[in-house]
Amino acid sequence: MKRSSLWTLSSFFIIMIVLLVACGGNKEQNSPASASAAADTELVIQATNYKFDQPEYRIKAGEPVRIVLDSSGNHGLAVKELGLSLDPNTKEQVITPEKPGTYEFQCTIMCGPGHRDMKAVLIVE
Ligand SMILES: [Cu+2]
Repeated sequence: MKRSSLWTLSSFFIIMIVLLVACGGNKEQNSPASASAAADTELVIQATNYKFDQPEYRIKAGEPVRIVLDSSGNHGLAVKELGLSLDPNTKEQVITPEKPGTYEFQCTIMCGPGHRDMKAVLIVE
């Protein structure tokens, strides 16, 4: 008798864990950093050896924007405060910047002799 109720309890916990894991997966899909999230605007940042195509880029606070890294060569960029991280494997990401400000970024991949000069600014208005 006792043994069987223990089994029932164990099964219950296993089902709960499975449900929790499934819900966690859904949550991740809806996160604003997801590449599949919807955004009306798009910002393309071109990277070549050894510069970004513009010294500064402007986006709007509170609006989802798809950031696309168009890189010829092995370059990346990241803005930690905005949860933005792009490289040749992750070429686009939708972010919704909440806080206006000026965010400096630089190439995140050791790409060659001009790597240190690969800097630009992302301005959230
Ligand atoms: Cu670099």
